[in-house]
Amino acid sequence: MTRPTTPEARSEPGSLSADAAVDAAAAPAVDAAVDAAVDTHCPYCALQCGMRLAPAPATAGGVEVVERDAFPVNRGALCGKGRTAPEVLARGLRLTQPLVRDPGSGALVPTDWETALDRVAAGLSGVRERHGTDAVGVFGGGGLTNEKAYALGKFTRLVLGSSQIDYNGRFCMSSAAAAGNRAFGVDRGLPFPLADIPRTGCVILVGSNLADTMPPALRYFTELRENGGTLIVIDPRRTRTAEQADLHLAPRPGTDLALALGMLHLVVAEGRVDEAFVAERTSGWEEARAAAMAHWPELVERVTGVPVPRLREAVRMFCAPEAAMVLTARGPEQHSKGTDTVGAWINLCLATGRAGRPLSGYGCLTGQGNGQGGREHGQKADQLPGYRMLADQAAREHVAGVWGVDPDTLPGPGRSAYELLDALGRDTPDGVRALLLMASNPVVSAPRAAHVEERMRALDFLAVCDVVLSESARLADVVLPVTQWAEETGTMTNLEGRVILRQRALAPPPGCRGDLEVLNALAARLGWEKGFPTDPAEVFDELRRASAGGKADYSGITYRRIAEEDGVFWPCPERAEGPPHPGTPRLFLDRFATPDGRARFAPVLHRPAAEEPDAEYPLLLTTGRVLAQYQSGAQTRRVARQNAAAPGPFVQLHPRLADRLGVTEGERLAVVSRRGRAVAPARISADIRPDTVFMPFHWPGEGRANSLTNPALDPTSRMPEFKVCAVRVERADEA
Ligand SMILES: Nc1nc2c(c(=O)[nH]1)N[C@H]1C(S)=C(S)[C@@H](COP(=O)(O)OP(=O)(O)OC[C@H]3O[C@@H](n4cnc5c(=O)[nH]c(N)nc54)[C@H](O)[C@@H]3O)O[C@H]1N2
Ligand SMILES: Nc1nc2c(c(=O)[nH]1)N[C@H]1C(S)=C(S)[C@@H](COP(=O)(O)OP(=O)(O)OC[C@H]3O[C@@H](n4cnc5c(=O)[nH]c(N)nc54)[C@H](O)[C@@H]3O)O[C@H]1N2
Ligand code: SF4
Ligand SMILES: [Mo]
Repeated sequence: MTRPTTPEARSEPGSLSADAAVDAAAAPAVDAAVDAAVDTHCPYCALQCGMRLAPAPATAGGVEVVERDAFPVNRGALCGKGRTAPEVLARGLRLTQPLVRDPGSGALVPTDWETALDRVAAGLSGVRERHGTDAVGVFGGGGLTNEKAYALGKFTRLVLGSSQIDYNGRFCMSSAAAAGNRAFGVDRGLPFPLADIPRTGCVILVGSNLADTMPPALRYFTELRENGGTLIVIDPRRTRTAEQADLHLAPRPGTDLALALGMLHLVVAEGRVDEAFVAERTSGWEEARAAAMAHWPELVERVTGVPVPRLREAVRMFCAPEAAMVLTARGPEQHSKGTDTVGAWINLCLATGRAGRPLSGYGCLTGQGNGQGGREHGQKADQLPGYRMLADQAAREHVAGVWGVDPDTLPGPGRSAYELLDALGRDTPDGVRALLLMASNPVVSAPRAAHVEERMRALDFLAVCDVVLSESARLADVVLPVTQWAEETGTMTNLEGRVILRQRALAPPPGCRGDLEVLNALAARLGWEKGFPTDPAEVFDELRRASAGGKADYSGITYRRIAEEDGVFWPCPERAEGPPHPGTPRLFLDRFATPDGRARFAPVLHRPAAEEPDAEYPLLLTTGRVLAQYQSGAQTRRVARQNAAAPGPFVQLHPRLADRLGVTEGERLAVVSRRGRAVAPARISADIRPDTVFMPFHWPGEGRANSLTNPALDPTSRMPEFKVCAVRVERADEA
């Protein structure tokens, strides 16, 4: 097969008959809507807002969103993305026929499922025969249900026999996960329900813009303040979230580690350490204390730009009440020192006794719909289901027992997401020559994206399962059109560790198949007739057994219980007799999940970002999100209302910087880093530090923020440095 590798032949919309295929399938609305309203959940972020879908045959999506007041997480509230989600169900927007690359024209053309699946099976097994099992890779996503994530990991290790699997969650909360595991012995986003937030005394929100990224959750923080509690927001930008705060600290991007250490220094200096808690429930304090003492407030001010009096004020606010929390999101985590940075925030909680007690603790706001469950059941490079580790012999034996295979046949841990993408198409013994991509769009969302795109083009074979023709799907040899959230049943685990059930509300278009059906059909073609059921309930049952006894134990959770109880919090082991285990909304109240039950301090020191500004690249770039668009935009850019609200990329910069550059509002700017260049209009705003520019990452093409970002990796979590790199900014038309 000829595989054109030029951008023109492979990715230009005009050159693809795929678009025609999509259009041809555009026609009458969904055929088989169910006739009653169904309780389900939003397809997007980790809040997993409850919603009710009612049949609406006159709409393009076939269903409409109605409120579901009773679900406790969002209490009826939804953001615009959730409300408009049914539009992505409409034909015309989405794929409804498999596509294969035509050897003659190089275009993607419609085909039937049997041909497409045969091609994928042949593509994957051909590479395996030529180059070995580890030459075949799999890249998954945190938007996949637990059942799918589980099946994908099993498929990779058993059917492909490959160690080369990882997923986009590595780009998301992996630093917080690593730090949580190190300190507490387990990693669950929040160790308490969101409902605890209004009842604590103070919350420090580090690098979360949840007013835009989880709008219904803002209510918990408003209630906190109404109840007399205080909110501190730490963000280099004055965001809509920061506007709600009693205190907003705006450090230089990449300096949260110094900031947290400076606060701990003051805690010690001011005699605010909870010595009894430290003695009874922690280990490693002396080293952590010594490390913090090296971070004088004046030094911290120089590094972070946060004045010492503000630092003192933050310490006072955090220490004054009985209980307090620190919550981090991507701001401090997406750095080459993200794990240590989160470790420093956890140290602050431990030293002040604000962990392992009611209404206190450290938590991470996970991001994707199943960002939490997606990292528990085996699509991460080093993991087996139930948050077991692939390198642990007992874990291998347990899971191999459930799968009915010899543990020695299971491969070892593979590479992390960026390292896997960087190895694609490499003509070396450890190169990955074929890839199955399920539920991610790295062409837009990966760091150093132009390079990643080039690596994807260099593959011998690329298969993509997606609901739309994403920028990454456009590079594929075979595109498999899959069914979506409202068309299938499955569980997701939200940021609280609450396992929820998404229920099927309508039938998919006839041309689409579920991801589980795809894995089943591929497994059968590759010699595994059994072991890959297509019924999600059957997969969940197996997942329960595989997770039993693991850290993330789901064995006591059933679809029925989830529906009856508004979700069930893991761990929830199955009990042989007596009343069922109630689930675990709150972790660590008696002991931490470490072998000795004590939380471990991390002896961390501040270090600079992988790339600091210099004469050639004098500014800092940070990246993130806007309210109306979701992630790589593959879904929300197709929804008219979301697009109208956020039609394209921009460069946010301070008026002083704009003056210095001679730039006016809306003028096209070129942002240049050592990796590449991106062009977008200027958005001048006093809500950002003058030494920093911000770009959202939702768009491909010339405004792609990830053309600029630095793939420098955290040594523990392997998280890339999305949140800081050195750039210069110039007027695009001059450049
Ligand atoms: N609208 C919308 N909502 C989403 C998503 C989306 O794409 N769009 N995605 C979902 C997903 S997967 C995720 S992970 C979450 C992410 O949710 P958030 O973490 O809230 O989102 P971001 O915008 O990436 O980053 C948050 C803030 O970090 C700040 N920041 C940048 N650099 C630094 C730094 O060095 N230190 C500190 N303290 N702050 C810094 C940015 O200015 C930004 O305001 O959102 C989820 N919800
Ligand atoms: N510069 C910069 N880059 C970033 C970040 C940042 O802050 N700054 N944040 C990072 C973070 S936190 C994240 S989470 C990543 C996310 O980035 P991506 O991994 O690209 O996430 P999505 O855009 O959600 O891609 C999901 C794809 O899967 C498809 N899809 C949805 N549901 C299903 C399904 O059930 N099955 C299948 N097969 N496909 C499905 C969607 O249509 C879409 O094409 O981006 C990262 N990239
Ligand atoms: S906040 Fe998240 S889960 Fe809730 S409606 Fe918006 S995107 Fe969906
Ligand atoms: Mo994320």
